[in-house]
Amino acid sequence: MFLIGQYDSPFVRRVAIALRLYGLAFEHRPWSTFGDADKIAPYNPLRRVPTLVLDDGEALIESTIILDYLDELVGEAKAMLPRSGADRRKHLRICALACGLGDKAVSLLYERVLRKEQLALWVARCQAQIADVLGVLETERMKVTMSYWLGDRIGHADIVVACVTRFTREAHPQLFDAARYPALAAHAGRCEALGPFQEIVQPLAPPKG
Ligand SMILES: N[C@@H](CCC(=O)N[C@@H](CS)C(=O)NCC(=O)O)C(=O)O
Repeated sequence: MFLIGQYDSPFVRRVAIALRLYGLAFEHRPWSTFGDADKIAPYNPLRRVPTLVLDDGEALIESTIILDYLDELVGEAKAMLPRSGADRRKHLRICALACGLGDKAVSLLYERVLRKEQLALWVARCQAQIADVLGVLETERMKVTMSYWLGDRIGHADIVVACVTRFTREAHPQLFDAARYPALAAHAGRCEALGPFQEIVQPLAPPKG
């Protein structure tokens, strides 16, 4: 199977890190969503990444759906998500908040890079959403006394929170003050020190504008 997308995307990165942690072999096609849109389109008409193309040609889209497939592939015992019940819902909520934060951070970046004149209403909305989600994730992370949300083993929530934190800090440094979000900063630091995070990384090119 091959994974399409560059590792400066927090969504591509969360999938690649999960593949590595699961010990699943994959090839990487670091195609750019804009520069290589024509290459991506046959696999994903949305021209978005991550897209995971399986050996039989089936193309999976959306990081959460791709991870759902990988969890099924490795089986319940290895899956980095509680199987059912309140724990599963709690873990998925953290994932959804982090993914939403990633969406907003990406939107805000596109607004800055793609538009000649940024729309103030949209910028203010994205900034407020980013700040509020960071605040909620900080509070949630402070409640976790163990190394990870699942205790001593890493889960999808840990991975996506770390990937999105890194992206937000790189894309919008003014929106992430580590002193304001110490639990998140410590969490991200702990994850980034792990082998797969160090191997699967692509710093975001310096923002324009
Ligand atoms: N909800 C999607 C978000 C993926 C996403 O936003 N990918 C960005 C790159 S970071 C992308 O493909 N952007 C191009 C576009 O949306 O047209 C997921 O979880 O996979």
